[in-house]
Order: sequence, then C-alpha cells, then structure tokens
Amino acid sequence: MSDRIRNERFRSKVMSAADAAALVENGWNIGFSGFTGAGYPKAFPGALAERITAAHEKGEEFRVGVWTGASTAPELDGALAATGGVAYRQPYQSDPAMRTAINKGDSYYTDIHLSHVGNQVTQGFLGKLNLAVIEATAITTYGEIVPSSSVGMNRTYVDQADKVIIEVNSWQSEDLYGMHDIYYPIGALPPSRVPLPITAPGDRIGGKTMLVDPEKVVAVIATDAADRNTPFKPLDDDSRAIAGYFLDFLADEVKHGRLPENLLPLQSGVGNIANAVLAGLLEGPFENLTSYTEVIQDGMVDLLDSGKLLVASATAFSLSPEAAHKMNENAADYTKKIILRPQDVSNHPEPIRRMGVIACNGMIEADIYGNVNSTHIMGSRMQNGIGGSGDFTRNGFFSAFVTPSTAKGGAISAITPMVSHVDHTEHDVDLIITEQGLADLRGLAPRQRAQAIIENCAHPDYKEPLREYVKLAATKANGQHTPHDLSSALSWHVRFLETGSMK
Ligand code: 0RQ
Repeated sequence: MSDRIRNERFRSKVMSAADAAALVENGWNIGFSGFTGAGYPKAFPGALAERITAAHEKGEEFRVGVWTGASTAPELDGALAATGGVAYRQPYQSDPAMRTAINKGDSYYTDIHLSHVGNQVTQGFLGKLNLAVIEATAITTYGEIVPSSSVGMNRTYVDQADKVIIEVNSWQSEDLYGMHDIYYPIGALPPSRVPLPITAPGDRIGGKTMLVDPEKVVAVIATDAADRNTPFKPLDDDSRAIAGYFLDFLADEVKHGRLPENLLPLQSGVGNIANAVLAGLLEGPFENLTSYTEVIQDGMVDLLDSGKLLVASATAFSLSPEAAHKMNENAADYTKKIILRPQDVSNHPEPIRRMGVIACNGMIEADIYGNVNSTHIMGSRMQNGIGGSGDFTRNGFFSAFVTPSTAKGGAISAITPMVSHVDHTEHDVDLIITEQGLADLRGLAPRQRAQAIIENCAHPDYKEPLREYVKLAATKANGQHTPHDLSSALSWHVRFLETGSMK
C-alpha cells in the first residue's frame, strides 16, 4: 500500500476505519464519493455504522447527513440506513434499506438534478459540509488524489468539507490514472462563471488528479475491496423490442438528413433496457459513434471494444463483475477512450445542448400527453430519484423515455391518463418507447400526442380504456387544449391501490 500513498505526510495519517469513524460527531453532514455503485468508500461507512449503533445502544442521539454523487452500495447506503442514523440523504439512491428509511419518513431525502448538486453545495444551500470521505486509487508524491472508478461529487466535497478522509483502494487499477478529467472552473459561482470549454465528447479540459489541502486530511484508510458491480440480467424480448424501435428511429432520422451518419453523442440511462440499446448498436449499422453520458455500462465498453464507439465521456462506471475485471486489466488502454469528469461537467446543460446529445432514459410511467414520472411509484413511494435524467432530457437534441408497457405482471399500465407524479414535462419529452412501439411526439399538439402514445405504446389490454378516457375527457367542461376529466384522471392509480390492478 505504501507505493499507492506516495506522500509521507499522508502516510503518517494512515489509521483503521474504526479510528477514523471515531472522529465523526453527531449531526455532521458527510460527503461520500460514489456513483452508481462505483468508487464509494468501502471500509469507513461500515465502521461509522458500528459507531452510530453503539451510540444508539447507549441511548445517545447520533444521526448524520449522507451526501453522495449518486447511488452507492449495501456497504454504504445499506449499512448506514440500517442504523436509523441517517437524518438526511441527497441527491440519488437506489438501495432497498435507504429507500425504506426515506419512504417511512425516517430519513429526509432531497431528490436533486445531478448537475445541480455542485452549485447547491458550494453556494451553501444544503448547509455545512463537515467531512468528505473519498475513495482514491492513489495519493501522488505531491499529495494529490487520483480518483477511482467514479468522480461524481468528489472535487466539490473535498473542496467544501472542513475535514477529509481518503480511502486508498488497491482493488482499483492504478492504470485508471489519466482517465479522469478534473475541471476546476475559474470563478465557479455566478456572476463570475465562465463558459465550459467542451465542444466534443473527447475534449479534456482539466487535470488528472484532485487537489486537497493536506491540513484538512484527518485520516487515510487502506482498503482492497471490489465495487458493487451488479450483473446485468440477460436481455429479454421487451428490452430487445424497445431497443429495436429506437435504433430504427435513429436510422430513419439519418435517412431524412436530421442526424449525421455517426449520429450525435449518445446518453444512455442505467438499467437493462439502456444496455439493450447499446447491445443493439453493436449489431447495427452506425460507425464512429461518440457518447456524452453519465454512466459507462457493459454495453458501452463492448461498443468501445468493437471500434464502433470512438470515445465515451461520463462520471462513473456501472459494470458487471466481468466487465469490471476487464476494465481493471486493461485500464491503461481504456484511458485513451474514456473520460471520467465531475458530475457537474458530465451532466452540464451547456455541452449537452451545444453538442446535441441524444438522451434515452428509463421511466416508471408516462401519461397520454407525454408527461413522465421517473421516480414515484403510485405518486408517493420513492424508487430511486431523478438522477441525471432531467439534465439530459431538458437539454438534449431529442429525448426518449423507455419502459415496458405494463408492470407487475400486467396489473399496471405504464401509460396512464395522468401521471401520479411529474419529473419530466411534456415540453421535454420527444419520444416514448415501449415493447409495443414508438411514439414520436415532436411537433404534436396534446390531442395528437394522446393518439400517438395510446396507439403506439399502450399495451393492448389498456388501449380501449385509454381511448375511452380521451373521449370522456373531450366531453367535459375541462375538455379544452389538453382534455382531462379531473374526477377520473387518477382513478387508475386509485383502483390499483384498492384492488391490486388498474384493470
Ligand atoms: O418494482 O422492484 O418492486 O419489482 O418499479 O422497475 O422495471 O426494475 O425498472 O430498472 O428499468 O428502472 C425509472 C426506476 C426504471 C429507473 C426507473 C416498478 C417495478 C419495480 C423498478 P419492484 P424496473 P428499471 C441515469 C439516468 C430515474 C433516474 C435516471 C430510474 C420497480 O430508470 O431510476 O433515469 N430512473 N437516471 O415493478 C408502478 C409503474 C411501474 C412500477 C415499474 N408504472 N407503476 N410500479 N414499476 N413501472 C442514471 C443516474 O442518474 C444515476
């Protein structure tokens, strides 16, 4: 490990995770590294969970605020949520235990656009950041931090926190050095902000390492543990069908001269459908592709290997164990084609709009007019969070949302008269795609959108009831520009809650 901690001053601060956790005080806000199960600290969170539990057993109050880049893993979100000691969580999570704590109201949660977090922290909107706990692959001779498999919020948390703890993880490949692009904007807050100088996904605008004031570093912990690395499910027929419609649509746009032959930079959300789209690209006709996205999944690595994708810009990996192993073995090669940036750069509206990124994200439900719910089951239960979907959807060249047309074995229609929660409004949503087909909403008025979505995307079991709703809504006093019958608009959700089915 001493060859990874190359600065004597930092070497003298090496201690156990338990000793480091003992430094934490009740009420602190802690900014952790970690994004979609990559690059989160592996040892400190568990040790902190033990400290919190011990305090609770003595009847002492001990709760902390947990800030991250995005989702982490059972060792972080899971372990801390299980203590009941998480008072506050932001900006994104996907852990079952944390989700339960949030939905019970035990942990308050702010669901924030990922590109906004840096601003909000730096401006002080979220209160004081007491501690940053950051995973690194190494600490350089000059005392700079080489990040690991995610960058996320690391730069901002290290800058803004009073104290810093660094976990140096020898499981992460040292060859990741050079993959990161850590941009330090001059005058980061308005009115001093300057343009973000990215005009192509492969542009590098920052340094390879993160700077840290050594005075702030209170502990260095040595670890050797793998990222979460969830295996992908084998591609199912629905995912393949959705990917097929999207790829046919892209080919048609090229044919009509609305997209160049190598498309525009691609953004792809997380999950199996997104991975299926990437797998489809592998077999498809497009060459010389680029990606400006936030997460690099297996499908993206396969595309890079095939030579069809030239470069991928993101903020983190989210890989299967096999792909993570391959990344660790070949990181030096991938460094030439992959750039990991802070999330306020990977998700920044400015380059997304400038380069015309094609956005494609998963959703929970859409309504007949194209409003999308990405976060709340039945309008109330938080699933994960908006993540970066809004950053890309609002600012992309065009924006697609994908989902199977039904959930829970057909008891739920993903196309409803009115969504039970809105994350993306009809103004931002250009394409809706299910295994039934694709609705191209560009330029359509609400009544036309309803027809396109119902006829192309709804499951056959729900088509007729949706048509009936549209007819009914048109007869009501409220049957105006966007026809609605407010007394029955959410009746499908109510029926599901009462009977277990929307049918
Ligand atoms: O419930 O877990 O109880 O079985 O919702 O559904 O099918 O596993 O969904 O993994 O494709 O994720 C929107 C959540 C889709 C994701 C969402 C139930 C379903 C299941 C999960 P169970 P699936 P996927 C980049 C961009 C927001 C963030 C984002 C997401 C559970 O895509 O989090 O896009 N997006 N970030 O049964 C009721 C419906 C339902 C439903 C599914 N209509 N009604 N329940 N479910 N549809 C990444 C980052 O930003 C980090």
